[in-house]
Amino acid sequence: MTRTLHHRACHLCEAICGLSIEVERQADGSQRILSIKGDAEDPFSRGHICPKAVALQDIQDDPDRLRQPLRRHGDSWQPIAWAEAFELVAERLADIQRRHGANAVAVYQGNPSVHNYGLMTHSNYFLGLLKTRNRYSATSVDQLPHHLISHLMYGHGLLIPIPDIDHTDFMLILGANPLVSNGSIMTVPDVARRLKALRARGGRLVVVDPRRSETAAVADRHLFIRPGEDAALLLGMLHTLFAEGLTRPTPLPVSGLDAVREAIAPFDSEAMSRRCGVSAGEIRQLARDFAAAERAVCYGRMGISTQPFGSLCQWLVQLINLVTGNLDREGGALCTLPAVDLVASTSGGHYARWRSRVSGLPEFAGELPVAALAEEILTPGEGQVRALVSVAGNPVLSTPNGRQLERALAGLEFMVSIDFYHNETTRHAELILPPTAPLEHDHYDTSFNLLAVRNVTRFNEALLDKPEGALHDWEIFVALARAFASRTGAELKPTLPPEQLIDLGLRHGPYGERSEHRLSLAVLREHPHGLDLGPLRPNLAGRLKTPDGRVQAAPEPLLADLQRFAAQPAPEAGALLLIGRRHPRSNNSWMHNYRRLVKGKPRHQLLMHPEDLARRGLVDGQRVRVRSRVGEVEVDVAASEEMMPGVVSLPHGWGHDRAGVRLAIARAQPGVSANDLTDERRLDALSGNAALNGIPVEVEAA
Ligand SMILES: Nc1nc2c(c(=O)[nH]1)N[C@H]1C(S)=C(S)[C@@H](COP(=O)(O)OP(=O)(O)OC[C@H]3O[C@@H](n4cnc5c(=O)[nH]c(N)nc54)[C@H](O)[C@@H]3O)O[C@H]1N2
Ligand SMILES: Nc1nc2c(c(=O)[nH]1)N[C@H]1C(S)=C(S)[C@@H](COP(=O)(O)OP(=O)(O)OC[C@H]3O[C@@H](n4cnc5c(=O)[nH]c(N)nc54)[C@H](O)[C@@H]3O)O[C@H]1N2
Ligand code: SF4
Ligand SMILES: [Mo]
Repeated sequence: MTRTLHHRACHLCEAICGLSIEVERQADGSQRILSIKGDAEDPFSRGHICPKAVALQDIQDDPDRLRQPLRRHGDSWQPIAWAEAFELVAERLADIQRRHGANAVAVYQGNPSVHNYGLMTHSNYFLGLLKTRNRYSATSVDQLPHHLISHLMYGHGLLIPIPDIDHTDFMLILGANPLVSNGSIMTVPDVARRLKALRARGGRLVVVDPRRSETAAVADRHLFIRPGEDAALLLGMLHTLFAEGLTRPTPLPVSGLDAVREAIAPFDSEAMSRRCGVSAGEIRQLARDFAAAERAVCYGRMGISTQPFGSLCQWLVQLINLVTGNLDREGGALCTLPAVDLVASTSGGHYARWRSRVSGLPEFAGELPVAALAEEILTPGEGQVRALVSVAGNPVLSTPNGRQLERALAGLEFMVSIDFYHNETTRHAELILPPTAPLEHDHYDTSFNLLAVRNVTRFNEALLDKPEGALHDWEIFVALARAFASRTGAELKPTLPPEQLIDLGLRHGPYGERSEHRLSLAVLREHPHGLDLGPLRPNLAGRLKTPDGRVQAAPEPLLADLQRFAAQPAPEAGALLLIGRRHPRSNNSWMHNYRRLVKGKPRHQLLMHPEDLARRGLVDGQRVRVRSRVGEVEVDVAASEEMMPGVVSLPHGWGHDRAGVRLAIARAQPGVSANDLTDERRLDALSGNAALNGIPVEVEAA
């Protein structure tokens, strides 16, 4: 028996915390995890850990996790050999494309696609061969507006300024709850400590959220806002900054500022107050406080991205930072300079080069909004989707009107899922191809080093043996590509394993062979706790990828969207609006099968303000029926003073008791899917991102 201590990052969420994991090897060669702790020597996360990391052991041991490919015959599932499975996928997809055209095969890539580097480097090796325009991903139920705005303003969808949380004096957060989410589009392990430090140095934190969230609860100031109306608050602030002469010059090259000033002239704080419910005085004061701070940053996430004006909101966030001189400035918003630099090595993306067949929604960077997936399957005609490849995703629980998508999936000619769970989505597949578990493969974070609040880098070795006969995600994609290419005659370029691609990226990156750091894979391997490459520094001017090399302050599509915003009727008084929430022991829809994470106080309830309960004659703890345009659910209601009156909250990712789901523990948990209520027609029209927040609902006794 030998015991070894390993260091690697957790890649379950965006915080990429360093872990120290003790593993014991038995005489028979098998391995057992003895403990999982925070890695105090990780220069970035400094020992921080959350309960999900400990559950890595539960993922490893979960009897419901699939370890070999399965094929469905009616309702029964049988093991199938890998080679046979690959041939079957290639045959069915090639046949469907031959009969119905390339677009008849759709692809959906879920959130872990950016948390597992083998999927980053190799999924397109196969999926690209399909040459389909029906590409979808979790991006369009999440951060699509960030990419679109960065593309339009800075010339690259990944050139996203990150809040310099460690050096700011004033942080304005809208629609994000980093104390629970551990940060998003702001990789920030140990955010609680960093927010404490902000306050300790005399800085201020203001949170705008229709719920007094965990983050709002520790802020200096919390403002309730009517869901979906953040653009009004931001416009009112921007208007005040201009009207009161509170803007500051920026050394950045900028085009279009005059057009911005002119375009926002009608949106004064009084008018905007009527839309968002925040008083005009508050809006003006917020603008003044923001401008008065030496260094300030405005940051908004899920709550303001997944609403009908998500892109407008993200544009206004950029503008507030820009006109106050806080864009590309220490203590403001800064772009990273990661060791593997995807901004330098990839093209900036494209927008609206084609549109979805049924609703005419725009593509972005080759993907269509996932809200359109079900209708593309259900609507007959030329170009109808007949087959789906789903990768690391659970769209039945995570995309709007999940029940409709469920019906659509049941009618497909063929579906294959690359996933290690038999869940609400994958159960509709004919084949499930399960990759290795997180600790069985190595990992390098190309996504979240790019979004981190410091420049950091680390290579994460696999710490458990790859089981005999198992395949990594990237190996599954290489095998699928080979099977498909040999059947269709498609050309297949040679490829390298992910670690070799990362080695090349490191060597040619900003800290590579031509720099003093001389980073390579070999160097990172000598530093298992990771390396700190320093704080973020102003670099945007040199990284802009716009055609004229200037920041585009007034992109045409946004100016046009302002008109859409102005024409939108004021929100109806009295309607209940549904928003979402997350819990520290959850991870979207897929980590509910571990006792350690689901135990404890129930957290599935609909939260509602006591006044709203009383008005409906309801009481705390009662069973209620919640109804939206698309569906209804029955759930327990809990009285909560955290909620803004008129707003109710339900977490997403639950509702595992659907027929056929093979998740023994998750199935037994109470809770429903919020996306049985969200509406696939409520979108940010500009990007096509789903408006998952602010859904009008009715609530009555069940
Ligand atoms: N109403 C509402 N809906 C939401 C949200 C919300 O706030 N409110 N949030 C949205 C957001 S931000 C997101 S990102 C999406 C997430 O939406 P999805 O990505 O569709 O769903 P997940 O729950 O992340 O499911 C991940 C799937 O990947 C599998 N998996 C995990 N690791 C791996 C791996 O390494 N390889 C492979 N091949 N499979 C793996 C899991 O078994 C699971 O089936 O949900 C969105 N939906
Ligand atoms: N524990 C845990 N951590 C996670 C995840 C998880 O499922 N569980 N998921 C991960 C993923 S994929 C992502 S993308 C990130 C998301 O990270 P965050 O965006 O930080 O997390 P959310 O909890 O979605 O926070 C959204 C906040 O917006 C508020 N909100 C809703 N509607 C509105 C609105 O109209 N206006 C305003 N101003 N606020 C509104 C909600 O009340 C909520 O507090 O979290 C990641 N981390
Ligand atoms: S916050 Fe938790 S889930 Fe996220 S990386 Fe850190 S330990 Fe993993
Ligand atoms: Mo997400």
